[in-house]
Amino acid sequence: MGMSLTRKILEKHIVEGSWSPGEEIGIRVDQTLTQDATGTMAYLQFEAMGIPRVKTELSVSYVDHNTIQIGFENADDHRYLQSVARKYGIHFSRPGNGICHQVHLERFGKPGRTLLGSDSHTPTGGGIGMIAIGAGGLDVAMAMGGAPFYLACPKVIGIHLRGKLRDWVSAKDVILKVLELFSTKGNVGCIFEYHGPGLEGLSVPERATITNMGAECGVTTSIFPSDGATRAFLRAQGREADWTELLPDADAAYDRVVELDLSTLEPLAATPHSPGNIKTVRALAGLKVDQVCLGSCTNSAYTDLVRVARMLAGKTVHPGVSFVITPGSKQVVQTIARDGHLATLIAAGARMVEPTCGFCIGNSQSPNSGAVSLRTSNRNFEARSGTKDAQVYLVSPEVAAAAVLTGAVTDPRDLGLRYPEVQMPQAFVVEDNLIIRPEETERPAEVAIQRGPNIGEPLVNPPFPASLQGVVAIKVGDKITTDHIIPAGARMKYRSNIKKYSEFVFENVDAGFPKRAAGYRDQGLHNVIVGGVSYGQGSSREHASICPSFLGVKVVLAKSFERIHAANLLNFGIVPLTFVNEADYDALQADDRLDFGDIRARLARDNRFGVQNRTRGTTLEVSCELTERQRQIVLAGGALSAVKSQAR
Ligand code: MIC
Ligand code: SF4
Repeated sequence: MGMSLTRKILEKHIVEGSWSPGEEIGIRVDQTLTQDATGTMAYLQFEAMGIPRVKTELSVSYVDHNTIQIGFENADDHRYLQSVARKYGIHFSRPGNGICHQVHLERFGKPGRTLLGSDSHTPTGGGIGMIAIGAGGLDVAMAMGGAPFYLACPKVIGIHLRGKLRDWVSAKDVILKVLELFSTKGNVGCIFEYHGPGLEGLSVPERATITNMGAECGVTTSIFPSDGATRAFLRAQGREADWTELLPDADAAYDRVVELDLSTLEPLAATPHSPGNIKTVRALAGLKVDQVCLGSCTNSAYTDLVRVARMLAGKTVHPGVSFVITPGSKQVVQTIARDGHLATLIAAGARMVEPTCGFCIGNSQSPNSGAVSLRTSNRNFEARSGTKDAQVYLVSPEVAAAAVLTGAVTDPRDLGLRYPEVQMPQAFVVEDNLIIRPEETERPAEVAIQRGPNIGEPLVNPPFPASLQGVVAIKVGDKITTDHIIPAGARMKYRSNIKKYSEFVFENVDAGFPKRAAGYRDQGLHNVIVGGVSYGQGSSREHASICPSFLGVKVVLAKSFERIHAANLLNFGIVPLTFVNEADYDALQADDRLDFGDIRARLARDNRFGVQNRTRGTTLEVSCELTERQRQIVLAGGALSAVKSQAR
């Protein structure tokens, strides 16, 4: 049998281990990206490693998340990031240039390269045939320092596309269908590889919509081949020289193949509060809509905005609807302006905001109380919009525009409009004047790093304790996201200040948690978080691990974990344990005292061991599947502690 494209690219990058699904491999990272909300901490950690210049082929630092600038914190972070980029040889994409994933696809991504990004939607790069993976900031910092990135050698799931999308059905509906088929859990360690004759009709922006939101399934990444459509996109970017053809073998072996006939799809929506709760738009038709948001790092491309402009031309936004647009990049804004579509959107009443994460991360444009908000972004977790009781639905740009016109959920096929055919332009506006490239002649030692008062220190833990007396500081349910663990939105400006940010751990779940946990910690107890299935979904933010670690959490005991979060727990000295018998989850209660015995020795020795519940007089069995490398990291107190003790 031949090879999948995933395997071909990964095999070229493996520097430790070998191709054997499930086993740990270390890969060479060609490119990295960071964004400001995860980047400040990643660079504080990079600084702590004492490496003079980044060792990757290309590293880019984007500013796109924290751009609201109420107070000094965001702007201080931007200054810090700019000075770090200059010192260490990193490209700096200034605020206003656009959202990291869209800009990276446009200006830097290259087929066949590996990309590691401190953001869970880094897989967007799979739209042009990259192996693009999201990770915690510390893993990205280590990769910038030349270390391999470690992951479980993936199972490759082939998604075989045939047929052609019908009018009014778009790439968003493809990925919503994939979410319906695979759900948001149980896909850890897999990569989706799209192939088959249906590829032909899909342009790079459409492919990138699909790979971007594959993150919601919890896969390691998603990838499309690099073919004629990839070439056309790179040509329109003035980057045809970066194109190479990369295809899977005709008889490629996949661990599983799923067939998807594009011609059978219809407009879909993810309903509150999970990207996996899929319904047809027709089933929701008539629901009154208060807000429509177009854009974010998905569905914010030229073609998305132009199709909506065509639908709204000469009309006005429905009086019951607030309609906001966050284009993906400055390039998108300039190209829609060049072609006259920006004027159409403004005339119709769209509220244009700068190309940033904005509404998607809930630090602006929060909807009214109890609102129904239709968004083309990728996550609709409870409270993420900044309004706790808002009902957020994820839809295609076409469905979003239909609601802008009617004020209610409407299947665009029922509008009676002619379908607006939109082609990707032959040439985008290319003007990279907001990207500051590192100077080869720079003298790094002479570049001073600028720090404001909000910029603290990275967390470096002492070694993991020899024995552990735990207390269940909180018990949560299934599918707890990192947004539940540490909210973004208005709180995100404290990303560089661990002590302050820790005050908001579990804010929307149990606001008493930080005080309680700190209290137990100060009594010498070790905090334990008990979770259900798929703990740590969503964002890559390592603060969902750093802040609990700061509050004295040493163990998360859950039914299962998501990939990025599990790695982040280890990186900050928290042991992820799973229940051997899931029924033990039910028996555990908040405040139960748990005796883990000589846990250091046990972790070094066993994959499974018993834990005494001193409150209930019972024993429960837990499992810990760690590689030797992971065990050493967690026992050192985390990855930075391990690096520092190695250096000593
Ligand atoms: C998100 O979409 O949740 C974010 C905000 O982009 C995060 C990163 C972060 O929390 O800074 C992500 O996706 O990793
Ligand atoms: Fe930004 Fe939203 Fe994309 Fe995250 S998902 S990178 S917050 S636009």
